[in-house]
Amino acid sequence: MEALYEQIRDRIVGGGRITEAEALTLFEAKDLLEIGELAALANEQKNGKRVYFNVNRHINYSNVCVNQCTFCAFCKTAEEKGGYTLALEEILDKAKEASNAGATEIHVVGGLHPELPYGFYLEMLASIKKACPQVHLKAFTAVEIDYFSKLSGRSVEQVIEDLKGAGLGSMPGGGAEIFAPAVREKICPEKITGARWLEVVEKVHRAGLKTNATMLFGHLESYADRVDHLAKLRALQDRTGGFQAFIPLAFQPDNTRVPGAKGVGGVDALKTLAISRIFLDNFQHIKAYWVMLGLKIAQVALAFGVNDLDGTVVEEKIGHDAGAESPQILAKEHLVDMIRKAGKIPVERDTLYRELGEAT
Ligand code: V47
Repeated sequence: MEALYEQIRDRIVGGGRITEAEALTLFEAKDLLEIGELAALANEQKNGKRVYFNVNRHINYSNVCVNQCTFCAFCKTAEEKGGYTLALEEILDKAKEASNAGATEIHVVGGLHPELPYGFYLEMLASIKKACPQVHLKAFTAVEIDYFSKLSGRSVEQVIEDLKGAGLGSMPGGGAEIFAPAVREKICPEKITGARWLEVVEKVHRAGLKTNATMLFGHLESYADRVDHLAKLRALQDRTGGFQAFIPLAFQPDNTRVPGAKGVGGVDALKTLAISRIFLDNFQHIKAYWVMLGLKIAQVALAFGVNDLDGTVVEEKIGHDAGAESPQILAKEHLVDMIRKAGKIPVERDTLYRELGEAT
């Protein structure tokens, strides 16, 4: 293994990339600290000691969804107790409250609602943009774009243009889950395939919008499935350059229907973040989503190749419905303190990674 670590170190310093086989060997290795050191080196070369965070707010307009993914504790059928759909006024109140509190981004996602018309989504974006013109709208995923296309009879390209016209600024990275078809069949059989997710995201990039990418890990997938997922993202990024950040999402098992899944330990979480940093040489940012990782692992991740902490969030439902023990909101000061105590420089950013200033 020592020889492999040396080779990977040389590759990182020389600007080369590691192979899928090498990434798999790293997943199977037990040397967490060696892997972490390599990831820290890769990150330091790209981002120095700067760690980004943003002031944002999540708005989940509805949890009613025609897909019933077994990993998801958030989704409800139309008939089920606990289903909700926010009125436009409620959505706008949340957006205005966030904007007044200094949010630069509103992150809007929801279930695939069986009844809301296509016009609702355009009106929602346009109304938020009108009420909060300075705020960046990061909304929907490839899964919703595909659904809107079917709902409206318009092409994916037309839907993207409609959403851009209504104020869409970029897209989050959700819905990717794990691309491997055999696992996808078990955890989200009704969802679009991994290939379709990649195809839609490519169209979004070609239309000039940036997106993120995620990977849901710690359920039924193998290490080889994780490497396959990373390799497909790296290949798409080579073609478009449209991804900003990669966000591994640690699976939360409570209230879900994934048989035998136990959730993710600290070692696996850190190793996955670190290998992602090493493998995805064409991604500038690796983001720790503290909601799913917990605050302590998210902070330690800053020594394992991570250079971005999301965010103030404010009202998180998807992870918390599945048993996440993290808080639902973090004050900006708390994020700054976490970053500083990890020996890094906290830098507030906007959604497109323009620096808004080093935190004081
Ligand atoms: O696609 C659902 C995941 C995603 C569970 O791009 C779960 O900036 C863990 O994509 N345990 C939505 N994860 C969240 C998401 C996201 C979050 C923060 C930032 C960004 C970004 C994107 O949440 C879903 C799914 O992969 N998810 N259920 C669960 N039980």
